[in-house]
Amino acid sequence: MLTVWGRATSSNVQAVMWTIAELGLAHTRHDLGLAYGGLDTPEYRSMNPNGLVPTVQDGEGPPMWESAAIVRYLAATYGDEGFWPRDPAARVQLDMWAEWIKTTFAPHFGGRVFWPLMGRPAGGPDAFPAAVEGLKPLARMLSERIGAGPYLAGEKLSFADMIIGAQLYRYYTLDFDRADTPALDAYYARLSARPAYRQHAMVSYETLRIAT
Ligand SMILES: N[C@@H](CCC(=O)N[C@@H](CS)C(=O)NCC(=O)O)C(=O)O
Repeated sequence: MLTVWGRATSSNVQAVMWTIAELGLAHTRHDLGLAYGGLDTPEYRSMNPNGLVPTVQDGEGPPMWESAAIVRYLAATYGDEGFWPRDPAARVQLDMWAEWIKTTFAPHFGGRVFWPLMGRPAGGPDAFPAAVEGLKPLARMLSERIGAGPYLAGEKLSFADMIIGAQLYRYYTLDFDRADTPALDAYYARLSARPAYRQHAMVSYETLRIAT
């Protein structure tokens, strides 16, 4: 049994929950973070000294944090060869995109586009238009890599889709000027047709909006 600590409105929790659902793993989840609080207690900090969500425990095992590391753990432990290629040379071709999403796309999109649209500006008046323009080549790059797909690895859904796809509900449902990326659009449409994605990644972010 997996135990997950973290609110369903966190995109990092969503990546983990979507993975758990795709793999069909038994779990319980406790709401923590933002309005729920609970991140500063000694008990939580002893599991996750970073004081963020998600945190996951597999049975009586040691607590895990950092969502992408957790997704990789779940994929390596419970995924089949398609979900987690055992050959490092095959896996790195997916993992480099998962890492790029976490270190390049997500900080740009989250910090400079998503949160400003939620009422938390980042920088001066030119910052938002510049961020929107700067996101376009990143989206085009991802779209070209996805190509005909249907998934990042081709026919099989993999751990890397969990890390990439968790960004896309927000990306496609917010009101801003997106790049023309037909392959990425089609990929998002395919993800949106998956029940596990709909349940865990297509979660309203309206409670995150800061009244201005
Ligand atoms: N790199 C970390 C980032 C974790 C993170 O920033 N979590 C956010 C939610 S997405 C958080 O805990 N925010 C504080 C809160 O929810 O109260 C991961 O991928 O797990």
